[in-house]
Amino acid sequence: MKDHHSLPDEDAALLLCGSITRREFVKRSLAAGVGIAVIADICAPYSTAFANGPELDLLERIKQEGGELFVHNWDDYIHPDTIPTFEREFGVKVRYSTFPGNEQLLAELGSGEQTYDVVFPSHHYVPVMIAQNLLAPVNRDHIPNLRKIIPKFLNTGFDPGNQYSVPYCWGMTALAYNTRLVGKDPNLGSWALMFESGSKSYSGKLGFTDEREEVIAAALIYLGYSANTQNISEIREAGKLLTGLKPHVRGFYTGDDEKTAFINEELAVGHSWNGDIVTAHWKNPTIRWNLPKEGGTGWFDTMVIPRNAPHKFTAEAFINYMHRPEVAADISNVTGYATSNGAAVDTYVFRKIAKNPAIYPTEKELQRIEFLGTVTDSVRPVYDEIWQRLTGS
Ligand code: N2P
Repeated sequence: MKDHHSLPDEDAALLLCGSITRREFVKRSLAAGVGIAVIADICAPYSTAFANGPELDLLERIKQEGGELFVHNWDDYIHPDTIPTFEREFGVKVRYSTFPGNEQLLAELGSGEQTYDVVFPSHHYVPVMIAQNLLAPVNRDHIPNLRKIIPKFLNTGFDPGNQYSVPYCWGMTALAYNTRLVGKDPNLGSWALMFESGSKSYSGKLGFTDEREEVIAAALIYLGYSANTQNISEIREAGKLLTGLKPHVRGFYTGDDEKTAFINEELAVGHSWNGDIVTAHWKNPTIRWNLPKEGGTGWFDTMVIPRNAPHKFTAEAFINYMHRPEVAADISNVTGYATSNGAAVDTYVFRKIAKNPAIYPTEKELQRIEFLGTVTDSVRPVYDEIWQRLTGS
């Protein structure tokens, strides 16, 4: 079994996400006193780490189902070996594609134009998809690794009893900035960096995600309101703040475009997902993540099976595989997002990653994070109106 604890953690993560070459990794590891046997282990295809492969009747059922799987995930949200290893072990050809955000995913599933077997909506979109009859129930007997998941992510109000969804990674949405461009701005550590300094000092260099409720939540939190307030005048006030800032905003970025804009130093301040900024920092150390004193939002993404999925059994085998602790840990190690798999965090996630509060926030920081709720019917028209004003969509 790999002893990830003795590895030069951050370098290993850089290697795995392709930021440094194997040669550079070996050089750095030897300099750090890591033995050649350990280096060979991490450089080897990690399928060798699994002593117990899938059972024969499972493989047979997968074959009968067609030996194919359509997986549709967010950008930069998986380890490069995860899919090839699954394909090899389970004899499946995976057709892998990505989507840029929750709204787009919802629209795609609703249109029924494409068929997918496993997709990854955030927790607060699961009730919407269930209500629109877009999801197939999951057979939990086919997913024994459910028991490895941290209990607080299971059986939530978003999907009682996990009838439709299995938690994946989780994270926070808050502030990112470029240290070179913001210097010693007095508003560092607060959303005021965006909402006060933004228009004065960083006009044209402000970025937001393209997630409607996340953007409105950032303004609500800065104003001292709950991210999930049902008070229409509070939501309107947040909308006004955002509309006032809009002329200074460079973009509302979908997928990993904001991360790229940060790496290229096109942005000074951003409303961003933590993992994207952690991995941007690995590529350009001037990029920093911050959970402001006012707080930020939290979410956990899930794996669900669309109602019209052609390979439901294979989808369940895949979801179970994704929760092998080794697989879940490798995903966390390269994406900069926290896994919901407790066994992975305890055993295989690199210590430097597990102890990085930008990925796994401390208990104290967690108190400043408010998990997003599903937008209710009573406030949706106001959300839509604000979003229309901000993005024209
Ligand atoms: C990784 C995906 C971010 C997930 N780029 C946001 N829910």
